[in-house]
Amino acid sequence: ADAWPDLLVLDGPSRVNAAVELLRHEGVAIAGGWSYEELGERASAVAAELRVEPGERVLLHSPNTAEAIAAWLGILLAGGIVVATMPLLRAGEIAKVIAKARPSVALAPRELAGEVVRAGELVGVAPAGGDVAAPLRVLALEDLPARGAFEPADTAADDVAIIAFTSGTTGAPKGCVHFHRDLLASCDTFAKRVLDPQPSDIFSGTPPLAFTFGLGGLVLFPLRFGASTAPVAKPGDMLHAIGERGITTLFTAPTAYRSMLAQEVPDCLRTCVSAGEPLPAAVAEAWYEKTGIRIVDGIGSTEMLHIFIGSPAAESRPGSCGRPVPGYEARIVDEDMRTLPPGAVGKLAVRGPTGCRYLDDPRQSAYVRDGWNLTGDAFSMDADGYFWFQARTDDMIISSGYNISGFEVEAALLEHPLVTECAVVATPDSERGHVVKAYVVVSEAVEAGVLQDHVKALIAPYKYPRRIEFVDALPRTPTGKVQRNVLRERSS
Ligand code: 3SK
Repeated sequence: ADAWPDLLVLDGPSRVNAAVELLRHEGVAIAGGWSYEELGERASAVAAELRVEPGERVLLHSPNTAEAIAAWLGILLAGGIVVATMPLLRAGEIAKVIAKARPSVALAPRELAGEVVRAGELVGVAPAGGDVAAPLRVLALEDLPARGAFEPADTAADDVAIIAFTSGTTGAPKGCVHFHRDLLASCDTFAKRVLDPQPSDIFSGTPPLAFTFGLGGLVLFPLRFGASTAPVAKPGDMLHAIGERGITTLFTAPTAYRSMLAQEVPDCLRTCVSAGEPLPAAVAEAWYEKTGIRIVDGIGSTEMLHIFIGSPAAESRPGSCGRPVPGYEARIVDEDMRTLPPGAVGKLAVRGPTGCRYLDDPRQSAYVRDGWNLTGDAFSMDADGYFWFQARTDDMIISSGYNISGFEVEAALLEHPLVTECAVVATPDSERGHVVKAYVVVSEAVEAGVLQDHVKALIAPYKYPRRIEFVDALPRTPTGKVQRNVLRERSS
């Protein structure tokens, strides 16, 4: 405990409401917009309007906006649990989250409210033999009052504050549960020890608030340290916003850093954080050449809330994601959880103050062993304690920082009447790291574009197969299982 005596999680109060802690500053909270006092009033108005009992779950489906941040804080002030979904998700995907998390009310901007209503209706009829859910109450963010007063719920430090969903290899979203104290612990570990934020900093980034990488960068870290946040609803507007808002601290994926290399980057940036997929050493070097900034490359997870391996910029080594963040431990293990020596490639195991707990899974599934979270990544650690990514150990496809379940894309393709069989794998791509490639067997000729549009209409558009190869048959094992490893090799 002496190594990080000011960590709330180790020596903190037993009762704490994270939103109260995040709102207890003065000055500008939303860059170019609201003060901390105004943000607090907005959040209180949301809390009052929600009319939820502590422990009730509230779905938040919104792009990154100031209103969404106020709503997120308001849910916590009310003692509710935030269940955030990515704004690009369609009704069928939101319905899976609703079916698991069972929120009693939902918040969304007007333009997305219809999708949430449809999702609620799907859940009302979908579960075979299950309860027919009451219609989901959906409130439009624009209709919430701008000012209000609310006595914050007196929550315990280990009351649940958020359920963050990650998609598993089967396409079924897994809910990761985080307490009020976890939210603050993530600030006091990664943000404080690695980024050292100042009140004059202005944070922003492209990942949605529903992805905990974005939640940290846009809400938790700036507000914990009295800095400002500049939410940008459309990731494509980010570069322009950097100059316009004077952003100093940027959270985005390697693909975005790579694409900004070809453009004029405003010189207000001081700290750049990359996560979501491994940052190629060449991009890290080129960014340094261009801006003089060493990118903080980190690996985190929804299970652990945020980044648990990542070193301060001055200690970075291009190609490595650095050393474990103070407060976390990481090791490379074999199948039997034995620690492997430096240089050996094995499974990454991590533990720390922020995770990992799965919703409705007291056994903690296969991802937690002996208190260690197995992240599904293969890594090696060098003699200096720096960690080097090698590969994913599961079947997830990481494209432009998005985790995409191949299984889910296959399911969408198979809904097309002309698709008889298909298998989806990751294929390397110079721009996006990897893209989704589908091998498809069809009953009669169809344009690849038709199948791509079909997938985009069913699931979030970023998941669609950017490459499609038509084949006569899929390679299978003698027992009939599709050999994705054969396809992966063929497409690499
Ligand atoms: O993918 C990551 O590295 C990550 C980082 C921070 C928070 C969440 C995630 C999944």
